[in-house]
Amino acid sequence: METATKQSFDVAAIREQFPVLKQEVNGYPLTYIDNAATSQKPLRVIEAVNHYYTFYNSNIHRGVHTLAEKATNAFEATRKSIQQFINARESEEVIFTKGTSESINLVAATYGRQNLSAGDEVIITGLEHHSNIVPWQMVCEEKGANLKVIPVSDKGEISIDDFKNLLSDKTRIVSVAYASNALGTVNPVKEIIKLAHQAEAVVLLDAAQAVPHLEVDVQALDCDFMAGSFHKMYGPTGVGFLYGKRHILEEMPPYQGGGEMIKEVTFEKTTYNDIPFKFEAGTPNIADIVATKEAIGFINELGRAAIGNYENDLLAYGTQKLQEVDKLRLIGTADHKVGVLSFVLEGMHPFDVGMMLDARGIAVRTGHHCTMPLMERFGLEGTVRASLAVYNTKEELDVLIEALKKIAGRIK
Ligand code: C6P
Repeated sequence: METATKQSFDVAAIREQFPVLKQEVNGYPLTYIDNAATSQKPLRVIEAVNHYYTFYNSNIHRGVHTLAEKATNAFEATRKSIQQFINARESEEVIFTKGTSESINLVAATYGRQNLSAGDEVIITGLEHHSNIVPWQMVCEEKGANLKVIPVSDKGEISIDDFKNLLSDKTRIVSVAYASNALGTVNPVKEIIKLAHQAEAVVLLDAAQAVPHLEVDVQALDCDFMAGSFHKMYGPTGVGFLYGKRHILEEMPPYQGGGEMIKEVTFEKTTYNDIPFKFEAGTPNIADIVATKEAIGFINELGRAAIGNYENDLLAYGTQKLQEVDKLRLIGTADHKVGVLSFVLEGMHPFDVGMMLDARGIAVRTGHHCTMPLMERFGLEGTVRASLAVYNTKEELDVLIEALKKIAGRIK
């Protein structure tokens, strides 16, 4: 029986807010379960973009005219809402970026370059998205530092003991996924942060797959950096955030040079602006950052605890029902997961499964999910991944499972 919390919102009413869900694809009602790639957007987000361009499009932090002030206020209001959403101490600790990838690249290129020397070590996990591997490889190569990787178990988990074995006085940076995009595993980040701090290393959390689903509190976690993408949390594409502790951000050199990030420029010398502007060179994606406030409002109104409960319930249902499908092997069976169901059908390429599901109006992601080393760990080229959001239903999972049963039935 479902608890009151699990039913504390009306999914049909939620779905009503997402125009894209109302269509048919290939003659079937759309079953959109590719939310780890990007979530759909509620009407209030779409309308906020429209409203911005229709009524007050202006550049920010520059003009004295009325529209410029309105745009600046709306932009900064989103910063405030992100600060509250992740419970940062101050809104200046929130930097707007293009998304998780840019946020991690920013830290690698600034903090990493400034603090890594030959022989130093950066620790990541074997679960990481390429965005949390490649920037560290680049800076390690440049500085002669070494990248260490916490191994992944058959269940798709990492162990604290393995982490302790890698941690040493050479460790400068620990950069780990809060939740894995390919398997859904939620990592024991609180413990990782505590241990890393004892070794005097800083910790970056790639929270791309955590912020849409979990209650995230940067002060309680005590992470030094956190990266996220708004398009995975019902907001627009191409915008995201980097959280950093004030004292660390202040010590870091700027990322890119240009307008907005300066206090004063002469041909001899430039003095840099205060945080967060020091890291926000050039005109940002104002419209989409303004509209992100509506995405945060959408999540807050539902409540993250209620969203988490609902999605956990869906995950448990899907995990159990997938077992009914012949030849299906679930990849990633961690004890603590967000709503990701990654699997393979023995004898069929994930891409072919994805194409057949699409013919039935079902949108999933297939392939390596930008986690090639993780796929290699499991000896796979890729998986089929169904990833859940708050508007998904058990009926949609039934549609997936019925379609998979038919596909599996065709495998010789
Ligand atoms: N994962 C997926 O289908 P960007 O592209 O910068 O918004 O996010 C990159 C990124 C970083 N870390 C994790 C854990 C992620 O899941 C992603 C994006 C998508 O799984 C697209 S590859």
